[in-house]
Amino acid sequence: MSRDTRLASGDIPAVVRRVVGVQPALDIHTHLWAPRFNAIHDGFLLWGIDSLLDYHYLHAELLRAARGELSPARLFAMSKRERADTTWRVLFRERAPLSEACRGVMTTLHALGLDPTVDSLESLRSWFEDRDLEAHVDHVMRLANVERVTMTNEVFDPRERAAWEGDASLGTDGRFAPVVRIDKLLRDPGAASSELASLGYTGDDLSEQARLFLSGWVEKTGAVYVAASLPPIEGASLTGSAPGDRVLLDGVLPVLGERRLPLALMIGARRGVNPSLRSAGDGVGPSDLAPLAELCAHLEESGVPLLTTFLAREDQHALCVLARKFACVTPFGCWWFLNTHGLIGELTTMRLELLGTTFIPQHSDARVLEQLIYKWAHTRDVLADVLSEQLVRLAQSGGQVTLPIVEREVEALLRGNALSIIPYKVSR
Ligand code: RAT
Ligand code: ZN
Repeated sequence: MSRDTRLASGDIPAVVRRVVGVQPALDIHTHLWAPRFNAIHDGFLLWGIDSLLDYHYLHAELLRAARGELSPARLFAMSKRERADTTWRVLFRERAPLSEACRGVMTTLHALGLDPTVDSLESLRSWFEDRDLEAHVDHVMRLANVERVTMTNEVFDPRERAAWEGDASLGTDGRFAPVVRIDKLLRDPGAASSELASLGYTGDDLSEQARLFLSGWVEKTGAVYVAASLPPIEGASLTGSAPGDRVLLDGVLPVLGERRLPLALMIGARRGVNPSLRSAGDGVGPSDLAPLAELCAHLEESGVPLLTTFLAREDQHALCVLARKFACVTPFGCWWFLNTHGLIGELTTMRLELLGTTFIPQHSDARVLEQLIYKWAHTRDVLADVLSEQLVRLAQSGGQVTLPIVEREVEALLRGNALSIIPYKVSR
């Protein structure tokens, strides 16, 4: 059978599953750092069993399952090791680890060849202790079939700035592309302005301070885009006249426009709904997308692509419609509470039906290295199903579905669309 033979409808699912499995992915948003950051401080790149279990997605689940036994204050007073042991006992041994985040730990350990049903974590700890970090990173990326990941470099964090100031080569590991993250600038402009002034960035206004600060840090890190996470947009303006609104237009866009770098906005996280849960205490809220449409008009004018993802399930349809109006908009990922088997299926189907393959279906948001394995395995599983269903429908409508066509579309989804927008500088 030649490669160009039309696939029969019944053969499409197996072919798509195989192609989705072997196509390397670009992971465009993680909280992983290149291993050389750990020479400065070993809290940058997290890895290993204790980190996998000491994850804020699991903290929330543990505090529910162990209510009565465990308060947030007690949980966070424990050592990391104790938290991991407690999480293992309560969520994995005393009940079936059915949630997405729990099943993720199982998938990860299983893929690493480890037994995910042990009672004590000691054998797993010794296995991880024997790994060489550099080689382990390669191994994990191979298992996840991820070609490269992007970091989240918080330039408003003094620890992160100190690291870059101490070692200018931190951005040269081709596996980990730098991304400058600027939440503080957009969420708390007053505090950002004072901080920038104290760092010596004085200017006529916040926008000028931001331009100086941002262009310096984009150059220093070699950032491939600039990102922020925003609360739900609730009738607020992103392009108005208040100083906090102008900073995006007058401070950030000029820096990106000059360098043809994308802006990434992750929208809809309500921070600190229950602050006692720390990172696990954030919630979600729906947005009004009208202000984003106004911003898009400016982005198109300045030639700045927008990568965007919304946290609220109810915003997903409006986002697809917005992307149909503004070609500069690329929806990406099934973010955080949406990164579950059922919701990945729902969102990806909606996006395929409204946008064809012109979106980036997933990012991992991994905070711990080995999470790459399950986040991508689970995504590939759903993506293969929903893409097959759509291709079978196409074949039934008389469309041509061949192996090269399947390969081309899967490559676009997992790699090509990101490559066409994000200007990776260091080659792999
Ligand atoms: O998914 C997460 O781990 C969240 O805590 C956040 O990191 C979110 O992805 C963000 O980048 O703000
Ligand atoms: Zn994130």
